[in-house]
Amino acid sequence: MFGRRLAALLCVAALCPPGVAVAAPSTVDTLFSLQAKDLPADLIDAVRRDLGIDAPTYLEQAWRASGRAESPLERPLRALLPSRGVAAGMGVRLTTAARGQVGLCTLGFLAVDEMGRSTPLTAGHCSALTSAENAELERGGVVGRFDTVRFDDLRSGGAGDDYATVRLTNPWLRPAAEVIDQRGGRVPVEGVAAPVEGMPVCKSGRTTGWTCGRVRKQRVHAVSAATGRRIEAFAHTACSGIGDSGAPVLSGTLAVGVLQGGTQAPGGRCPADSGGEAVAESLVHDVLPDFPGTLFVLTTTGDQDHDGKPDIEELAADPTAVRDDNANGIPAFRDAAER
Ligand SMILES: [Ca+2]
Ligand SMILES: [Ca+2]
Repeated sequence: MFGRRLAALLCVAALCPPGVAVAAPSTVDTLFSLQAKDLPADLIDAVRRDLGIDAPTYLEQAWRASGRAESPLERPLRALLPSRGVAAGMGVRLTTAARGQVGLCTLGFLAVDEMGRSTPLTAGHCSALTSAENAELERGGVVGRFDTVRFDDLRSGGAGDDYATVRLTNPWLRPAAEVIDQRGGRVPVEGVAAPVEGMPVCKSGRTTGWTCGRVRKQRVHAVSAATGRRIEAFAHTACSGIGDSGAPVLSGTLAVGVLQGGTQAPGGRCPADSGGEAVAESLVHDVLPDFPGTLFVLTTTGDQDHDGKPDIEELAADPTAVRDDNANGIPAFRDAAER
């Protein structure tokens, strides 16, 4: 996308020969350039290092790969960022009442149930392999208790799923439709997209931070090294390490997957040029179909009742509570009669 602009600039510098038009940057080019300025510095570095492209190109490729028909929203990304709260990308301690901390994972995308109560996602093996009952933020504070935990083997008749929902129990946390990194960088989650081959994706994990890659295959059967279980997921090339499990995998500002696992780099670090093989559960293919009408990924644009007011503005201030001001049994975010 910069090629055209660069050509135009060179043309100006060299005094254009007659008949050569100097094309102005398109509105879309300008928009992605403006939005890229709001991305976290570490993510911009990861995009350059791992994908070899600049941040505006990354946002444009992500948007085009998602197949979304509408134009990207014409506003700066920072305008989409809500007040700070609990968000995807945060490190979580896995705990049991009897044994205390039994592991570390990363909190995935935030979701709400059919009544609007906050229900973050993470990887199923975070609980299944450790018997963890609860998740707490590494920086302090209870998140909630593991609710639905799926970690099953295709070979024994399972669906090959590896995801979990966490029932948020801390009334003081404010769920945010964003992905954060360990240094305070934030990216809004504007929507949900299916993985498609070649799509650029980045993940923010507690262990290896931002790393990026591309979707290699939409559907693979991966064998978990630790358990030998066969999982169905999509394959991508963003490096990951132990503790990154559950991390949000996004393309631009669109939620794509829940990180399942990947090749572990020496010392738990990603090489300077990243690379690697990782798999993630697709929100569109693997997670959301298991909860028809009962689980919604929290985004800045989601509007279940089509009343023009985003879901996130129609939820109860207490994320463990139901908002139903007109007491008709339908929560406000799904009740067009209630705003
Ligand atoms: Ca609404
Ligand atoms: Ca209602």
